Amino acid sequence: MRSIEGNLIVGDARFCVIAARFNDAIVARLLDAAVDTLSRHGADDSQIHAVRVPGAFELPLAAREAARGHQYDAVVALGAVIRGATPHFDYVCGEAASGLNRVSLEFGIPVAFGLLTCDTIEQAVERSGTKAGNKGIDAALTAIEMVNLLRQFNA
Ligand code: INI
Repeated sequence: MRSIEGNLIVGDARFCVIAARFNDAIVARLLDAAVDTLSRHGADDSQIHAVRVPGAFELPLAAREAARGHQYDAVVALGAVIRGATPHFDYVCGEAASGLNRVSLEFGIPVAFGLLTCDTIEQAVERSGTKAGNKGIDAALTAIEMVNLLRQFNA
């Protein structure tokens, strides 16, 4: 049996990390963790480009631009959407998730989903470097693994 899986070695891969400015107290923690994870797995500064967008709703368009240029092997999309009193949350989360997935499938490039979708600020804090880990780490690891998995398919 041949097993096809991706390792967690960055090698020569290039990453575009796109982070929303909205809820920056949370997203900055995701961004730091994602960049630190890519670095600790072998990426140097030239292999990581950081892009900021206003909010999670804008993540897909920036991801599309990053994917379209073929200069990156993966996109890491980061943000935090926190539920309010109106249905706004559902629109932002839904469009961000489906838009990012569309970019990934359309361009055949991994787009790691590092978007927190939380009912409360406490939940977001827990997932950005406290008791529930840091979703930025998970997204960066996913991007590395998927880059290497796709390369295995093509090997
Ligand atoms: N954007 C976020 O990233 N997180 C949020 O919690 C959020 N809320 O709650 O409104 C949010 N809204 C802004 C949105 O992403 C767009 O930037 C805005 O609608 C302009 O297109």
